[in-house]
Amino acid sequence: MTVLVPILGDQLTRTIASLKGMTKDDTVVLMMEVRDEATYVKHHKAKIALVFSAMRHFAAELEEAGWRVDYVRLDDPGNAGSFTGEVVRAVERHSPDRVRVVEPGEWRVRAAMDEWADKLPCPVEILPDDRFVCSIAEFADWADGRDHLTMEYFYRAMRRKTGLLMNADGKPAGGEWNYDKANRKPPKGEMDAPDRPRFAPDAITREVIALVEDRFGDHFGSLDGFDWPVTRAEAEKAADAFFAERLGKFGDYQDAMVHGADQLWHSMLSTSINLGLLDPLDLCRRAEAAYEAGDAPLNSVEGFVRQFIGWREYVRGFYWHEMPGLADANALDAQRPLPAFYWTGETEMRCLADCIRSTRDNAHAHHIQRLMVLGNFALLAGIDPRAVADWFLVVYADAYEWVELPNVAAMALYADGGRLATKPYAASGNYINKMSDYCGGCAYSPDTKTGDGACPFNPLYWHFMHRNRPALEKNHRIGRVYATWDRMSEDRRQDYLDSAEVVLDSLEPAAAGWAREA
Ligand code: FAD
Ligand code: DLZ
Ligand code: SF4
Repeated sequence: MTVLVPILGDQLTRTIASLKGMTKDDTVVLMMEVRDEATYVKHHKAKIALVFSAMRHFAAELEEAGWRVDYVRLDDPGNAGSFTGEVVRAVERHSPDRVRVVEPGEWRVRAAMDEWADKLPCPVEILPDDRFVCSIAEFADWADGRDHLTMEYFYRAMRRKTGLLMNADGKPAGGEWNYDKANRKPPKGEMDAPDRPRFAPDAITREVIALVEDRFGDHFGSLDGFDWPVTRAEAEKAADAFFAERLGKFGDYQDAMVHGADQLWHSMLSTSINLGLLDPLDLCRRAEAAYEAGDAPLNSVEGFVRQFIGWREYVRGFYWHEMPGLADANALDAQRPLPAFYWTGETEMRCLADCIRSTRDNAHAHHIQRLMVLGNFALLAGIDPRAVADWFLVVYADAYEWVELPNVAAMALYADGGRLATKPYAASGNYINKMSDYCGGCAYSPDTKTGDGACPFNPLYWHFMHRNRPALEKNHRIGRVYATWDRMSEDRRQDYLDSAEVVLDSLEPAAAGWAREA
């Protein structure tokens, strides 16, 4: 009896469901570096290096633990270049009695996997990914029949299910479910967060970096200074440092932005979590223990737990519930091409330039940079959601479509018409000025509303509200915005619209070929 167990690049978990109950004698683990996965969008070079290096380290650990691993390298002769092609070849090599695999994270891979049974001479067993608290089926049960899939109610259900931060009487710790309002301290003074541990590339990573430079040298981003954790041991060190040094202020400064400070009090753990090197529920329990021991305040711990059993679980369920339509959703009919500066970083808008620099150098930007700078600009300027989603999928080392697409299309761009967010996350320069130190050194002023020197977010905000009035006006959460607009003089309104048109006309579209092979 032989069972072939393919393990995908973001399934690097020793307790992955496909290995549970298997014996080492009967199992062949298959791991495959394939061109299709590196090029279906032209991922940031650091993301490809991260995935390949983590895969190679994980395979070595499995072998050390006695598992038989058939590892296909990108440059191996005969590499078919796709998951399906490589599984077909592996079945020819090993003649297994069955193939046993965990469901993938992405829709397009699931569609391919669903065809394996027809293409292979043996049965294929596709198992649920039990690394999530909420299964795809459970989310569908929760969501079906609801008009709005409000994250807060899902989150409360997950708090009850896991017991995280719950008192014995069934009430939330501290009396409130959500301390979001205590997660918005502006960055004033004391912004000297201790740097995270950095992991110098070992021989395996160096070999992978050379491979990526050679094969994917035209992809976006830099590999200089690559220092992401690539093993579980390294990821745990990174987590230990976060809990010891940064969890305490994580809550206060969750929404703060500081020029040149790419980490602040964020955990920087998403790359490791999404690869499967760290268990998010375990991280939540560690945060809870820190609160119970009096080592971290509730606004930090609840904020941290909310990101996982709230947002992360929620967007994953939302993705599977709303696909495949979500990939083409465009409720606001946004058609403008992506501006070139998203790739080049060449813009005088200091906030955008800094977020794009961090993205290019680290394959990372923190949440509020992604949402309120990069996403907000695309929303206000009416950029085509497909182009924006491609960009986000390319540029971040933690990007997989199941987590990227709901965040981009639904949260940042309102392309789902408000299934996820109760109102668009649209903001003028005021918000960015309040939550960052960007504006001080900018060529534009957040206090100038229109004309020369005006922060482009200001007129674009009103242009967005004005042109989308038919879609947004009925939303009671933004009624006041239209009341303010209507109180302005006709000339003032026209000034805003004219200034916005000047900004929009100045946006040079990106050349083709950055995100997908031309
Ligand atoms: P922290 O701030 O330390 O947060 C802790 C953890 O919470 C993260 O590691 C992550 O696992 C989880 N988390 C936080 N917010 C979210 C969220 N909105 N959705 C899902 N998980 C969340 N996250 C990705 O993992 N991959 C993506 O491709 C991705 N794309 C995004 C695109 C946009 C437009 C936005 C607004 C957010 C996106 N996020 C994505 C969520 C979030 O920005 C990143 O998870 C976070 O910046 C990762 O850095 P960190 O580990 O330091 O996070
Ligand atoms: C992101 C990625 C890349 C770049 N390369 C590979 C690969 O060669 N082999 C592999 O198994 N996985 C890779 N991945 C991760 C996959 O894209 C991911 O497993 C699927 O998208 C499902 O989420
Ligand atoms: Fe960004 Fe406007 Fe501030 Fe410049 S003034 S940094 S463009 S928000």
